[in-house]
Amino acid sequence: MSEPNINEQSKNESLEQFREEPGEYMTTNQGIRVNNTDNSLHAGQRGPTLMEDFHLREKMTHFDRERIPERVVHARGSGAHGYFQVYESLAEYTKAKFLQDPSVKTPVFARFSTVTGFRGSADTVRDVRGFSVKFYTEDGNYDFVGNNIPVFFIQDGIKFPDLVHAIKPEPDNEMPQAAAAHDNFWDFISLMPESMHMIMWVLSDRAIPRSYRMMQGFGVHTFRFVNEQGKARFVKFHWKPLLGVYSLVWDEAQKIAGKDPDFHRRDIWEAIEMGDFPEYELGVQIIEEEDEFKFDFDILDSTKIIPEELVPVRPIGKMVLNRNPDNFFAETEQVAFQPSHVVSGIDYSNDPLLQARLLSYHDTQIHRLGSANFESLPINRAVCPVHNNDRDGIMQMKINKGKTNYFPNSLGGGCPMMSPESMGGYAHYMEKVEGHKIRERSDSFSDHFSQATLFWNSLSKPEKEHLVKAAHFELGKVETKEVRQRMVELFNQVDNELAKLVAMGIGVAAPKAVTQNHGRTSPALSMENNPNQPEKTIKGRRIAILAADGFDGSQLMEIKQALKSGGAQAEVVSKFKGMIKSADGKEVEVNKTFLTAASVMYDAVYIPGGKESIETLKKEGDVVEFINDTLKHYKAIAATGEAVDLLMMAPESKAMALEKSQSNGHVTSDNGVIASRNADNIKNVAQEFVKAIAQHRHWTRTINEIKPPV
Ligand code: HDE
Repeated sequence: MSEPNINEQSKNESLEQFREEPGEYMTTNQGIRVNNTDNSLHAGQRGPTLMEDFHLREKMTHFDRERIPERVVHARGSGAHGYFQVYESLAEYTKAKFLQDPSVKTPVFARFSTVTGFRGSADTVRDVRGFSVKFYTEDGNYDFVGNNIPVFFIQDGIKFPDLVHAIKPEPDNEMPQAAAAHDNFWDFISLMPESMHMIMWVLSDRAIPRSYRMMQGFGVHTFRFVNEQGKARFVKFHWKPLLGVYSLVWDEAQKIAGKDPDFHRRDIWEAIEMGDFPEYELGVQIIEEEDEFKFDFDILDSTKIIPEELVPVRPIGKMVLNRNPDNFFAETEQVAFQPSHVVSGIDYSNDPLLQARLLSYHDTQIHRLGSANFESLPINRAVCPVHNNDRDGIMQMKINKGKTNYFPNSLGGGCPMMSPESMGGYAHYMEKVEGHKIRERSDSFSDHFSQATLFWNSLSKPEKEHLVKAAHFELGKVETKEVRQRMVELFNQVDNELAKLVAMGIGVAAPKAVTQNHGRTSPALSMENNPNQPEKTIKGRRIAILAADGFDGSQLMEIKQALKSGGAQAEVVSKFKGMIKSADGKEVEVNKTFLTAASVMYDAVYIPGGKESIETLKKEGDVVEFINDTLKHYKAIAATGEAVDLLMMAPESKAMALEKSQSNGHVTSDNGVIASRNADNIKNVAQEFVKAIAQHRHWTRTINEIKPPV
């Protein structure tokens, strides 16, 4: 048997046979050339349409069936092709072939998603994000189906339909869309203390990522690695984006949902089109079988993490996403991920949440894609040979040759035959299992709060501030007071101060009992304090340059150049599309207008000087709002020359007393505002601006601390 030779292009090549060019002449689906697709065939000029119009019938009936059921969760998503490459052989831990040879690039297809919203909902809602990767390996397809949050709401999969019913729009009026902020969800959560750890993550900034390129991915469950000698170890999977992990702020996320509901989809699509390929490092936490019980939680409980301080994450390889799909429906919509798709060397654990998923995904694909033959859809096909005796069914796409479709057979030469383990046959790990059949939760799953407290303790001050405000928003939309009160009691079991802060904003009593906080932290849980964040750069960031005719050309070009060489993308925003002219007569193209762009679509803003340009911009109300939002959302902003006056017009500048702090004509402070009135050292301004953008957000700017009542 010859070994398949898998390389980065293997999946691309397998898709090629299915690609369709638009073609020169229109035909029916039978290949008959069409001579008129604008008028149906009818009897006489004004008469009824004739049933014999096969073109109308075909066109219409096909159209009537264009939609398939959307995913019951994770309906809205974006996909991309790429490859995965292991850094060095992991033979010591696993026999999975794609984890052996650092010279092999295994093709992958990744899909990122929100969970709750419908297919047409906005990208930037507060929600968990799905992080799925299909690896087309020489051993068959391996699917990683994870989230950007390392824990989950529930411990046993049998609660999943209840959870999803509670969070989705309410059944009587189908409101609200893509939001957890409603009575049903919080009613359910207030009765499910096991969800408190996950709730802390969902209320944190993790639930509003800046970009799919800037969020982590977690396998959530404990899985198993099995090596060639049959030795098994437990493993947890982590993806880390090389651009770092960053979030939006809530006000910004809500505004983006209106200005550009496709914000995340567009961001990753455009990055790939520009050759700015998203990269993620895969890491593993490995736990020896004999250490299974050494933690003060159960490693089979998906509401728990294994803190990185206890078991470090070892980087094992890198994924690069470098090609957008040709067709959204054929690829991103029809791709079918399943946690049960494992390859030799990777196995499951007995996590009861994972065990339920092993059934659900296969079932849902058959329903969603309409047939058990969904595995033959181009995007789902393995790149290694697939042979078995599964036959027929709706939309069978293969023409199976031969006389036998059963096993064992002698008439077909015994084929397709079995592969012993030594030849790659998948053998489930021989774990010894015995016990009574019981419908019970293990006692080892009963601590619901310690890790929620660990998460709270590990956040930076601004992160805590955001979490409390998120709780005020979410629970502020809950009408039933008893539900709000029950939530405060649950928060109290996480941390007393947190419970008091939450209670303040939602009109219920602070808890009477004072709970003890264990005081432990895990810095890796914070996006800000994480010691393992990659170096901060401006790579992949978007910056708006606000200008009109008469702008200072040399200032604009200098800043634009500095941004470009740091890997960021600058866009000129002005009143109208077309060209604008600098004071010395140079033309620059306008990329967006004040109608088609807004501050929330950018990471930072620069305003060059130029008397005429600034006078024009001062008359545009949208410009002041642009600047104000940039300041309000803690983003870097630079203004040079006359633009400093414009900057000072924003109410936020006044609130920050910027005028005072820049009396010497040049302000650079740790609050990310660079205002240089004389602008004679524009290179210096550029440098400081780049540094300020790389900081992502400047939380020191205006923290409205919420203090608990004394
Ligand atoms: Fe899913 N989940 N899930 N889930 N899930 C689906 O499968 C389910 C869970 C996750 O991009 C569905 O193809 C159950 C955890 C992602 O196509 C469905 C349980 C995690 C995606 C389903 C869970 C996930 C899904 C809906 C509890 C993180 C999108 C459509 C036992 C580790 C995959 C589909 C894509 C999708 C069931 C819990 C991640 C219904 C029963 C935990 C990323 O099968």
